[in-house]
Amino acid sequence: MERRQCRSIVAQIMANKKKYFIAAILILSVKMSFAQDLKLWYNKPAIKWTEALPLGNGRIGAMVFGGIEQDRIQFNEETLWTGEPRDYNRKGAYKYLDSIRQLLFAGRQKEAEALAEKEFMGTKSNEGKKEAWLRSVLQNTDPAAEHFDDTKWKTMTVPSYEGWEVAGFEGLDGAVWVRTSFDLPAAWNRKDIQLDLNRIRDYDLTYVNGKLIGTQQNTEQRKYLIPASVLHAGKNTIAVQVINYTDKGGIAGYKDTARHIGVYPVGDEAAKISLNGQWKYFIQNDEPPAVGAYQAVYQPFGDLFLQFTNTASATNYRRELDISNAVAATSYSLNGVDFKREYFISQPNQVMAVNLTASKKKSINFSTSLSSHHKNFVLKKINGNTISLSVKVRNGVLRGESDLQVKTTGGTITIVDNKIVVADADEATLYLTAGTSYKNYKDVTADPVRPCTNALRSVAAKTYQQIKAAHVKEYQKYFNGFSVNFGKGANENLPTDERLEKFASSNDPSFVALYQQYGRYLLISASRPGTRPANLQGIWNDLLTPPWGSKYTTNINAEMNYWPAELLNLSAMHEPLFGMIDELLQSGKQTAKDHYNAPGWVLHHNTDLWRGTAPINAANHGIWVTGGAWLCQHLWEHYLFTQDKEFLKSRAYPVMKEAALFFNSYLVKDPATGYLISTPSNSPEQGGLVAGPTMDHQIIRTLFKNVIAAAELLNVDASFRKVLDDKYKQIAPNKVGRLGQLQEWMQDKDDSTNKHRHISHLWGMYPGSEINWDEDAAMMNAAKQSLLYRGDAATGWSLGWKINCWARFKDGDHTFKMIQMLMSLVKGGAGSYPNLFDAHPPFQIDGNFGGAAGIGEMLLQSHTKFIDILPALPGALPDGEVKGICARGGFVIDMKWSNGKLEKLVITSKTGMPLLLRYNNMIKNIQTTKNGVYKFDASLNKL
Ligand code: FUC
Repeated sequence: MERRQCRSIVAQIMANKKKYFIAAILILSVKMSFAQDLKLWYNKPAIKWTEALPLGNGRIGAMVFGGIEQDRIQFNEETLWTGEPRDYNRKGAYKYLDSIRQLLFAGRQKEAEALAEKEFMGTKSNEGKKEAWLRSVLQNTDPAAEHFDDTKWKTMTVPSYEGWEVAGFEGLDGAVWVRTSFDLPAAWNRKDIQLDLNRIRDYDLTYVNGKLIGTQQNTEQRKYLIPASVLHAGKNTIAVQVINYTDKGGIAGYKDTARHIGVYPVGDEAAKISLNGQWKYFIQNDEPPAVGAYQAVYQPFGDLFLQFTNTASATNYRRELDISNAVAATSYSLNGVDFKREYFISQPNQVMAVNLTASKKKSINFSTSLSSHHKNFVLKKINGNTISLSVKVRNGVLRGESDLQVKTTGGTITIVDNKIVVADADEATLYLTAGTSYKNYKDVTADPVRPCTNALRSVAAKTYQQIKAAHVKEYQKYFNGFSVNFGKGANENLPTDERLEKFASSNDPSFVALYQQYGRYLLISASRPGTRPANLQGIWNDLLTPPWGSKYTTNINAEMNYWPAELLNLSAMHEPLFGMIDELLQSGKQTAKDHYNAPGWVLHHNTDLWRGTAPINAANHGIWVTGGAWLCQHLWEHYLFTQDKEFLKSRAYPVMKEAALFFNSYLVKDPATGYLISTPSNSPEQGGLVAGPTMDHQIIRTLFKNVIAAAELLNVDASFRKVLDDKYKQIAPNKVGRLGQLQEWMQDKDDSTNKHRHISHLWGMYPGSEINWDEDAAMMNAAKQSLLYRGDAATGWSLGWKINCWARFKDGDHTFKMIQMLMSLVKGGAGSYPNLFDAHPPFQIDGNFGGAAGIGEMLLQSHTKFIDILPALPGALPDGEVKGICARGGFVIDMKWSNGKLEKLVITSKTGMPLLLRYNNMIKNIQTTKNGVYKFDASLNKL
């Protein structure tokens, strides 16, 4: 029953028969027990990007702000990146492999890292001609002069700790002059003055009254002495030439905004005159030479704006995202007319649609335009109702094209200055398309216009309602496979941001269900079959230099994005990851050859659109060899959940086998212990380059085990199976250390005060499964001890990981506590933004997926031979129902529980595998048949 209907029924009952009221409510709440709470909504427009609502069809992504006077819809296309196809590998790196290993065996870690840094890292993209460019911009020093005429210059806010990008200069790199002045207090006369600008990115030449008083090319503090001789009574001028090559730029000042930049007499900081404020600026040159980069960066595409007039007295504002049909809406009333905008991104028609309606005819008046942060963009009129935006990325070869077409019922459409102006229409619909010149990771010769033309053609003969219906149908094909209900929440009627703020201190179980379903929504929106996988930000990015390049980090983040895929019945969404793995197999073979002189394929801790697989960044964390092997776990898990033998044979096994071939060659005998170990490598971001991190061994063991199992199932490669089986037994085992912890390394050197976000040595417990209560309770306890030492507090994705770990420890209440930490409104630290995006901070989508999967792991686990029902149900979720949750072996499960106890269990066997159930220490073993449906009561008696 629709909630709206329920409410009106309640209202009737209240009015007519008050005495039946309580009874009626009880009946209704039972009936409503499956009404899902599937909307994010707000009573104000988004101001910040992390308040806007995400839409996506896997390829095109958008963030809807829902402004009343101006609506901004920032959009992306998943293949618009910097860079170009190139060889990322260092030829001959393998010649140094043995020396690096020997240095590590000899305990000479720093020397090993230095050698690896010099000879073993991948290659960067080409550098531009830095010296020539610098020479030319440094030649002009006119703006340094005291009386230089800057009256025509515009102003910018200085300082800006996160870069001038956040002060309105997104994408600005190059040489920029900034000027300000201060009045010298009479008391400071003849004193040397300290100029404190703190940090500047990347290089500054700082002048006072035309004299150069300091220059630095680093990120250290700028504290320059201004000799008394340079100063005079009255107004003194400061001019800074700021050189910024890439990423954040400008005078950064202090992170603690209470501290100002400024001037003060030497030794008397308390007397500081603040220089915070509006400075004059002039962009001298914004074409700095390219900076060499190991990998490429995901780019924003553009912005769609809708401009309205006379909106001042709008009331009844509401902005929402309905995740049951993937449609966002903005509505308000103005002068007695109700206005509504609907937005969605269609997969079948490959367009974003924005539909504007009003309760009164001829009321739709607005203009709409396109823009972009890319410096290199061009707007064009295509025809009487269509404009286009063409972009070209800097530091790369890709071009993008986007068309915007408007259709109306009634009224007029005109194009003025590349803006589409709609007047007096009854209804209007905007169709936005996007395409790029990316064809595949090796080929950039696609025509970016083609997908735009095709998309517009596909909607040409259709009504908005038809396009919407097709979109909803296609989306719900995935979304409706799973539903969850944890009962009603105290704050259900509050806007989502307020609900989030109150969550940790209130009883709002339906918000947990909404959060989990939102994770599924985000995965469907970012990762449809046939598209590229979700990157660090899914497909949503508004910055030219996003955090960590918005790439794919494979030492946790890229994999975490796919943790909910199988469990929460979105198996099809896993496909883009498999597509990327197929490509990584190719580039990773070259890396295996160039860096290790080994067969098979290898992936280090990051990849990008061009499928780079070589080590990047720095030797102390970039040389980590098990990214590919971890990805192989996803192939095997897909098989376990779906039992799709054809997939195993033709898609999964060949890739898994190649990964195993690499490690068969790579593992070496540890002279100290005799075990086979992984070296050189590291325990992600911990302890530098080492020999034998625990995580690697867990991943490699898992890979070997899965390859052996797959080969047995497929009845192939008997002798290779034997080789792997022999090696499997020799790999260094998990060990319990002196603190009762699971050792992170070969040596017992874990630091119990280390609170680092990475918990890599717990991989074997989750997402791996070799450590579990059934097979090795002692190791499980050690893993738990390790996690207790690391503590609960963490970044967003780390909270996501820990949630799953606590569920695997079967501690529902601790799991729930960590869910509360993830679902808390950001206040500088980790948590969730108002749009429920995960905050590392900054925004990184992995935590949304880790969280959604973790909520699932509380309800169902199937990583051992058992299917565990409600293995970690927290006290906070005593009543609930879930439909469509999946277990390994090809089972789809519906279940209901109340007062913390199972009530009903219905299992569908998709392929007829044997079923071994466990609930509360009760075990049930039954044979199933394909498509058989099995019902059980709370004691696992078959019904
Ligand atoms: C690693 C992590 C960070 C972040 C980044 C993408 O550097 O340590 O927390 O997730 O990857």
